[in-house]
Amino acid sequence: MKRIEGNLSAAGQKIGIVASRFNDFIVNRLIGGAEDCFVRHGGNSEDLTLTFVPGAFEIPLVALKMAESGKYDAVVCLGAVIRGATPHFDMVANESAKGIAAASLRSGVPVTNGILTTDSIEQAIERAGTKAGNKGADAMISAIEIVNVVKGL
Ligand code: INI
Repeated sequence: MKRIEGNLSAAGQKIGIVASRFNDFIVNRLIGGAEDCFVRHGGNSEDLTLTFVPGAFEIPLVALKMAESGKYDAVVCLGAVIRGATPHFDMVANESAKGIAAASLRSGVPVTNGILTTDSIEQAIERAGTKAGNKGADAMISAIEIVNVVKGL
């Protein structure tokens, strides 16, 4: 049986990152986790390009544009949608996730989802570099792996 698996080497990869300013206290930790992950897996931080958008709702369009530009092997999306008291929560969370999947399929370029969707700020902090890991690093390692999978197809 032939097996195709992606290794976790980021050497030579160029990655676009789209990050939202909304909840920037959290999102800045996700950006840091993503960059740290990329460098620790052999990538050069100069091969990362970071674009900011207002909120998670705006991430898919910019992710699609970056993916279609031909400049990046993958695009990593970072944001934080926190339920709190906002009636916006379900709409923003659902539309950003659907839009990210659509951006990947439409462009043919891997686009990974590092958008936290949590019920509280505490849960977001836990997933932004404290006791439950860092969702930005998770989205970056997925991007590194899937780029290498796609190269092997
Ligand atoms: N954007 C987020 O990134 N996180 C949120 O938690 C959030 N909430 O809760 O409202 C949020 N809303 C803004 C949205 O992403 C758009 O920027 C806005 O609706 C303008 O299109």
